[in-house]
Amino acid sequence: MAIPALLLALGLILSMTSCGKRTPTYAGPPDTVRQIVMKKWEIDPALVEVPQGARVELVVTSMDVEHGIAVPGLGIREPVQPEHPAVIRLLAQTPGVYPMRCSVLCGRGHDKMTGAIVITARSTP
Ligand SMILES: [Cu+2]
Repeated sequence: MAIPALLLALGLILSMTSCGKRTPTYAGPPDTVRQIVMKKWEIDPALVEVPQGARVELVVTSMDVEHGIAVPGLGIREPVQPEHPAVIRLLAQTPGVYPMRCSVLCGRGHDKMTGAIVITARSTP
């Protein structure tokens, strides 16, 4: 029975790609703007640290070919074209380390294009 297996596989793929997470966003101006540069084969800076509660704007640019920024834990997935930065609004809510990576197969070193967004906990008075 190949069809049930196919449907199962399709459902699995759909649930992985549209995992239902949305980027928590905000209105008004950001508290902090972070520049992220994608190039063969790195994300610079690889670690982007933001404080919990901050209204963050990520401005992601590409220095060479088309890349994409994906932070699955924060519901972020945007294409990043040369000459066309991705501007992403993020409300930093839950402290943690959220892995980020390139989401466009851009060549040999694609798998090296990794990093993380780190939301640091607000210190309680
Ligand atoms: Cu890539």
